[in-house]
Amino acid sequence: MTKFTNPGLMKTSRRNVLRGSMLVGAAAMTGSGAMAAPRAPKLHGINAASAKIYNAAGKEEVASDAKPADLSGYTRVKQELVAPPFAPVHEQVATGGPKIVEITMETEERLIVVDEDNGASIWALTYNGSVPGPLIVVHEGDMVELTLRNPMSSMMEHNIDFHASTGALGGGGLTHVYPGEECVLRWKATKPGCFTYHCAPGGDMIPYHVTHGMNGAIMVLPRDGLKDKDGNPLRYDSIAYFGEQDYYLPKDENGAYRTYEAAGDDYADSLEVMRGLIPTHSVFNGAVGALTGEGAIKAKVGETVLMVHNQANRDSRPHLIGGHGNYVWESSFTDAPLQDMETWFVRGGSAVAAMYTFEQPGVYAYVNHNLIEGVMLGATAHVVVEGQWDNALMEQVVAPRSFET
Ligand SMILES: [Cu+2]
Repeated sequence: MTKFTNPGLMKTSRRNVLRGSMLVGAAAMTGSGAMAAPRAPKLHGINAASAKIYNAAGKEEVASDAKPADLSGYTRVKQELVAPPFAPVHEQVATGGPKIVEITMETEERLIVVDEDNGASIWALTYNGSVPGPLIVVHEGDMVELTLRNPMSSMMEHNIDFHASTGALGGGGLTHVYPGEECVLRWKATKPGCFTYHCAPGGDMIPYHVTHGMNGAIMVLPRDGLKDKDGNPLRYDSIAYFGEQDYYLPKDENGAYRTYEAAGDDYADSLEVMRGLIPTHSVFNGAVGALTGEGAIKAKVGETVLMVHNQANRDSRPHLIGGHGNYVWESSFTDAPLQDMETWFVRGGSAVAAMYTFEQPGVYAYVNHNLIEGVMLGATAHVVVEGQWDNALMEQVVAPRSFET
């Protein structure tokens, strides 16, 4: 695939402009000079109308005469992001005043084996190398200060749209980074809840990047922590972060999954499958079985786990087989949680949190309870729980045996 470079911000032309060599810069831009002409991203030709939306917001913002933000009263902290299904170190109840939470994410385009059994693979587009991108945790009133880096080795431009943020298309308009570029975006977390973030470069590249893994979640906790409907505090012992990813992998004429040399090479084929709206895979944490076996989530009887589920593109209906959602925040943390749910709902383009305290040992399957997706497309994770069995809750009174008719 043609490498996407920023046509307006080429390093050569920028340097030349800074030196005052405007003509050389202009030549580079038009391709009439000795330097190779930067190529405009193809996406603009594919869907010109929607391709412009993210750029338009950015220009508007830059042209404004807005006052600088008052950052007095904030203290700065760094949050070290970790790979899913884990959560970064954080406080459930905020101590001290509001913070500017500094995080860094680097885009990485990498080949991922989606299903070892049949060789399905994808050149995934990722934040920090994982599908989903890392979970970010802050408190309401905090500022998120993201440094977004796109290394020179990338083929494509990337950006980020935070559903939890306000303005500039969720920051998408202010964060376009081409290979070799970085940017810093600061935004205030004003809405408590779990929210999706995702890449949205423009046009068909938006669903293309999202369905290639470029999405994740941020949890904005109330400053005084989670509460039940009566205002009593609710606390968790651990977080299990599930990113459900729908993939649309092209097949050849024999039905075998196609393989590609580099990120972006599958673009035309992928779009064709995407238009059918039926995913070939729907998986947790990037691949079939990523959270089963060795990758299963571990817990103990009596442990309270907060399950954070992100689906940036498609509706999902998670169910914990053998357990429940004791408290489920389908909308935001402003609303009282739903209680004692069997199956809950994740609207495509959102993230939800469900809290459960394990009462029995054993293997629990956390599935998309569209069971075709859960079983046949891959959306199954396991939680392996240690502890003492409670016969008062369940007992096998008679094991399976034959009987006389
Ligand atoms: Cu991207």
